Amino acid sequence: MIKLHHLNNSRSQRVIWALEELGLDFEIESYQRDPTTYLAPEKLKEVHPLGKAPILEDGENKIAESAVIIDYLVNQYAPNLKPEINTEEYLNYQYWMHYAEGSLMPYLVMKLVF
Ligand SMILES: N[C@@H](CCC(=O)N[C@@H](CS)C(=O)NCC(=O)O)C(=O)O
Repeated sequence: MIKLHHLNNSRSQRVIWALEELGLDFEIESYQRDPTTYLAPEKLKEVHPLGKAPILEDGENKIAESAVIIDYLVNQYAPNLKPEINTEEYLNYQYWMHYAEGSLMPYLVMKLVF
């Protein structure tokens, strides 16, 4: 079973979006930001030394960095969605992958209650 370590009001929302779109079964382990510092709780460092969300666990694999997680999910569960490298489609794929992580992200982050 895939497990997503999710922090409230964070870019791990994007990973939930991807997991839902791919129709994968997953569970969420939810963490809350410190209301004063807005930092992740220390216990997230026990999952991965980066101590930031999202972190995805899938079997033996423990993956940090949201773009790496999305790429992993596509490679593992929907390789047909990934265009051939060095094609115009691949450039578009990369563009939308990083647009969602970068320019679009401030608009995606929303208050969630998990
Ligand atoms: N480049 C990383 C950034 C990870 C990151 O900074 N996550 C933020 C949430 S959007 C976080 O965990 N902040 C809490 C903290 O820094 O303590 C990614 O895309 O996953």
